[in-house]
Amino acid sequence: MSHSYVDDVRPGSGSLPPRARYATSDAAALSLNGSWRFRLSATADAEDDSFAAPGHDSSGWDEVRVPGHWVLQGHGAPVYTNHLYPFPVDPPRVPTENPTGDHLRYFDLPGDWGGGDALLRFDGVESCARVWLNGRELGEFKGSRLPHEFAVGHLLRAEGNVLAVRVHQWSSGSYLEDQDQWWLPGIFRDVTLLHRPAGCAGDFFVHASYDHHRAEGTLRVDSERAGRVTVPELGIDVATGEQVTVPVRPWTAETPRLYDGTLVLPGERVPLRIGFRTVAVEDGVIKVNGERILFRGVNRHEFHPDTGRALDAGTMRRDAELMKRHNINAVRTSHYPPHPDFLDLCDELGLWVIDECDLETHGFVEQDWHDNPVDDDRWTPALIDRAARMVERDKNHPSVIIWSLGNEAGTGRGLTAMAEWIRARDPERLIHYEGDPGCRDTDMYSRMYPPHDEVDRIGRGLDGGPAARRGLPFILCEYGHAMGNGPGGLADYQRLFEAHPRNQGGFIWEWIDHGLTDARFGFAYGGDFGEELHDGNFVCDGLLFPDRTPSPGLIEYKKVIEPVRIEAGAADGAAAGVRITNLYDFSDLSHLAFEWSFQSGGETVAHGPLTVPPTAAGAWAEVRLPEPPVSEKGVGSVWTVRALLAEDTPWGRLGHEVAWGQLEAARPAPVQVPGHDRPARGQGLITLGPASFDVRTGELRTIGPVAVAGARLNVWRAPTDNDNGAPWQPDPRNGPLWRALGLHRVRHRLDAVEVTDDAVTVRTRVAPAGRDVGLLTDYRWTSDGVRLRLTVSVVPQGRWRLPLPRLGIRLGLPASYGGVRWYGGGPGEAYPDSRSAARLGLWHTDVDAMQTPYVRPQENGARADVRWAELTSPQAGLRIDGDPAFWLTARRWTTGQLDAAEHLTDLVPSAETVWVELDHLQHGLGSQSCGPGVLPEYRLDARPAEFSFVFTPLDGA
Ligand code: IPT
Repeated sequence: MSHSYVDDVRPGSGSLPPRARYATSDAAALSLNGSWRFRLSATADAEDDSFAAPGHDSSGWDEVRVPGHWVLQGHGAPVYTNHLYPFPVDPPRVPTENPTGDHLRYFDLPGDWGGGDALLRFDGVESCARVWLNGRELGEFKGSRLPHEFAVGHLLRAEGNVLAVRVHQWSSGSYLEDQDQWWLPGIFRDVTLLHRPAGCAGDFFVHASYDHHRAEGTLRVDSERAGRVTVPELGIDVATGEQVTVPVRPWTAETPRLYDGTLVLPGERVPLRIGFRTVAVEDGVIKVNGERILFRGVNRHEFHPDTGRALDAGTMRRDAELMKRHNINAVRTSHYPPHPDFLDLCDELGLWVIDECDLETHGFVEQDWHDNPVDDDRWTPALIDRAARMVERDKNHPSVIIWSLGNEAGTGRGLTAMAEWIRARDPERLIHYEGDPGCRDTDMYSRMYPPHDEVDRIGRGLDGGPAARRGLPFILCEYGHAMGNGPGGLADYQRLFEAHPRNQGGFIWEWIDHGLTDARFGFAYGGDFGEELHDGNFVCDGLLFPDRTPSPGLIEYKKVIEPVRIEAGAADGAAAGVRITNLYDFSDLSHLAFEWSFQSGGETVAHGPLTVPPTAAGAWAEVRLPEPPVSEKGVGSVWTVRALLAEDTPWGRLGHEVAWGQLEAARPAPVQVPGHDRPARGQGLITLGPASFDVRTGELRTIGPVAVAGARLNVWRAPTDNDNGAPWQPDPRNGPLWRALGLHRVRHRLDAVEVTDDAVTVRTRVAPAGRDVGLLTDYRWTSDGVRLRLTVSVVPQGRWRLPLPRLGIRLGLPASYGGVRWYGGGPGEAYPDSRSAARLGLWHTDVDAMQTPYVRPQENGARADVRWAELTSPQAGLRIDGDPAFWLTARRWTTGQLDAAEHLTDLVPSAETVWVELDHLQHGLGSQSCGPGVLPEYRLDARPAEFSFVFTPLDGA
């Protein structure tokens, strides 16, 4: 059969051996990106290969953009599965239904092209391509996110060249590419024609190490073709293969010092960007240039909501800059080598990289790993081909310090063969693979989603395990599953990374939600394209929303991993002190400018620079704050100290905030409501101070001019993805259990409306049908004539085996009450185990802006530690003081509507009501959508509770 290569385990034929990739040189290059002719067929052999012949009439064909995926350009549809193969598992065979895209590109050579050789390079094609130039077949290849080059000089013509590429969605390679992502066929990375003049570069390997004892770098460039290496700034001009040692500044992710050099060959000059650094495992920890490093990392899939895995240069730069601005210092390129330009950005801006091979066979878990290609010698050449294409392509990037064999591929001889190949070729970097608990092939112990207590045990060396593993450093290649609202518990992990040298940090899963732009749904996820098998919104689990807006999870992570900790220090008489701890691995603090400010009632009344000594990495300094300014009493006051970039950097401007800390100097005075006013019964209503109540039900009707609806206890939240949990997690999955218990449909039994001399007390029992658990809930209302105080007491009855989602009251205000101002934690969302980034201040916004647009709607938008809040309409307002502080949430739909929505487009704002939730307590978030649940300290158990709010109507004046 002409298409037998499709399900042949071999990686391909006809392409050249892999070599170093570089972005530019003085040799000519012609981009073949752009609009290509395109024809889709349903099977691999529906059409013969006559289309590849020059002169074939393609006038009736469609067009697609290259780089791109045809399924995102109106031909077929994307499919999302996590680990399931969307075809029968019968390796290496693939289905007859195998969408196949024939692509044609016509091109002329530029006038100055010159003679001699040329290469045709494909940077990424999913999943299998067969290539012809001017009717001559060049070969075929697999390995979607890896480069393939063909020698084509002898086939080129000055004009009218015809490049034909047949791309099959499914191939034997698909068995090796079972990553948790959309299946997106197409020529999705660049296609380039490279002129290869006589004497041009072949492969070359830049070895640039750093000796931290002597502050010297040693450079040697091994090159297939002999030439010279120059680095003018260092006075280096040596032959290839010759070693030279000179004083240098080292490359680190914090100080990405690159030296420009040139590889000078008889026929080509290749620019080099050299970073001197040495990575090693020493004393059981990963060290770079002699220092232990701590990964503050993310897993990055390549994703754009419109173009899938075809990323433009601006998007890649935006990713790297956003990482740097959020204090991230490391990327695991999950789960394949990225577009090569991204690694240039990592070199330039400073990010440690775990470069991961394009390998995952996770779907074999369904058959107990039987037939797993990584344990079947027939596949080993394909595995080694993948390892070699990654290492050869990326070996000259200083940012790459670790090679990863792949992800979730079980265990087997093929992985060992890859590791052995890599070690022989590049002994100067470390090897990672998570799926190898015995650490037979790896230089570090790596885990995904271990719970905190286990991370603590590992850090203490109490985890036992095989001998080979015990002395190794430990990283979390994935943790903090950022699906929907969450993750919670990051600060608790960070403490464990800082406490134990062996714990060298981790990589959040993951960087960005893979929601695809969609007219029907806003952003689409698995199942939205009618897939036969799919894994729903598990594809939306990033710190960025699909449009690259940072989610609250990223804001939290930035705060948790900040490289400078600012906290209360020793006071000196009346003057407060701050302790400033340098958590960088290399840098002192001289690149930062510190400033203090003092807020009274949320307004900054004084500020100034704060002199902080340079303070070496790992050290701390105590700094005294000035005398506190004279300020208004009773409104609350706070010191804020911020660490800002002192100069522009390539990723952040002067003044960019790197870290901050606060010391609360005085809490606002609690509002007193001396409770003199007497309730009065009138026509159908009870009045008390500014409020009126239904005489029969005791329900609150008005506060001053504000009509209030449905004020009552609320314990329900629209379960988050982390509440819902993943089936494989051992912790109980609260989302489904809450629903089974009926917390979304509790009833409120009225037991009494008591009107006494100074209070209206409404006694109720709140409980779901079918169960004997309940919450005895009393609402006690008092007033001083101006303000209205509510004290809620809750006493659980029966055996509550589950935590409560939340505990508070909710009430409805007229839709015009859309303005929000509060004194408390902000500006963004926070939950009990994800509240590090909430800073105390006076915040203004509106109800619409308080919503966090999780791609699958769920509980969101709470503001933490709110001392008081005002909901305002253009004419009037309602102030709410909490005693104690509360969680504030406001939205234009009910919790039931939020819960029922599957996409953001399902949420329709009410024209009548703003629903306000005033919560005494919230249950934590955890990370159970793929990790551990909520830690005990953030669990909201049903216990007796009492909490108060004071409501004050505000007139519009
Ligand atoms: C882990 C995968 O490595 C990653 O690709 C992604 O699927 C993540 O989980 C969940 O979003 S595998 C998991 C079963 C531990």
